[in-house]
Amino acid sequence: MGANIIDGKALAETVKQEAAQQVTALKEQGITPCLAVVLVGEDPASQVYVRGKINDCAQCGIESRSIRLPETTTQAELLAQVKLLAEDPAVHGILVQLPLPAGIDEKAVIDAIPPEKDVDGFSPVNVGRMQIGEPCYLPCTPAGCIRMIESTGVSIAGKQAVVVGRSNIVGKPAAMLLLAKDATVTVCHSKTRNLKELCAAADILVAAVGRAGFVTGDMVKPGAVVIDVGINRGADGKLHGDVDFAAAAERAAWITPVPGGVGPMTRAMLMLNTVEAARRAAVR
Ligand code: NAP
Ligand code: LUD
Repeated sequence: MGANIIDGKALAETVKQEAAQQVTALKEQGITPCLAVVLVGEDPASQVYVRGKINDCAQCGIESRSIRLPETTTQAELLAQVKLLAEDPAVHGILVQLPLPAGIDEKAVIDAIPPEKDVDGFSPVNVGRMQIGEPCYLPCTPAGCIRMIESTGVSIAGKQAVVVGRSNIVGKPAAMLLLAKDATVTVCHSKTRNLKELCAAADILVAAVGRAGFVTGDMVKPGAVVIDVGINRGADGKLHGDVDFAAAAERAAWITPVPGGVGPMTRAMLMLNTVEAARRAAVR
């Protein structure tokens, strides 16, 4: 066990303290940041994450609105709810927890969130702004990954970074942010042929696959920084990352645990985005 652990829970507390300080300053100007979180259906994992977000808001002094809609909600009903929040000047950030029940078009819902309230950073306008390096809301999970890498003191510039996974919410934006930090980035996916070799050459390895233990010890370069985004619930009821933690920790210099890694950081970065949304609303 050579690796240092990147303690996502502890780092998230630091980030939330930062957010709380900014909230205090905004409140002195008469502004109370407010996040609306919409959860459709009863997915147990989503319920846990949303509860965590609401608790984080309270901890930071951010007002929150928790909107729970039944599994049977139609797309039109959800869009109407999002529209209400979009038009409400007291609401600075809107988050619709994904995944949505079958039959609801995620894209249509994301498109209904005004870019200035899109604290998830999922709307096309924010994605585009991120791509060209303009000010925007960075997606919380990838932004949390970057913050975790930076917390190690290992510099990103010039490094070989490999991201496994290319989803719009994790893999792709993580690759984009690493590129913006001057890493040389390779993105792997299900059609990648020499995935093991590519991973084994990575100075920075980000795993966002959704398969427990996908990254084995031999895929970790000695001295690498390993960021495990995966959250997989095993038959044992426990959470497992995408990385074989014990084997990877033998070789890595730094590694994130699951739980207590990227998950809490995702929530903390959301607090920063919400505070930013309130600040920007004030100067508009
Ligand atoms: P996703 O949309 O299912 O994407 C998974 C990606 O992994 C896809 O790009 C897929 O490739 C690739 N992949 C799947 N099997 C592969 C294989 N055998 N070899 C190579 N690549 C493979 O998942 P996601 O939303 O990005 O989430 C990934 C994981 O992160 C999940 O466990 C999720 O629960 C977790 N997550 C955690 C957080 C957090 O805050 N900690 C946030 C979001 C997600 P193709 O594109 O070719 O299909
Ligand atoms: N949808 C997210 N869907 C799923 N883990 C999260 C997440 C906290 N619109 C929207 O919140 O950013 C999002 N925006 N996501 N996710 C995943 C993704 C979304 C995942 C894990 C956690 C948020 C988290 O707190 C804890 C940990 O890893 O230590 C464990 C929590 C547990 O299950 O006990």
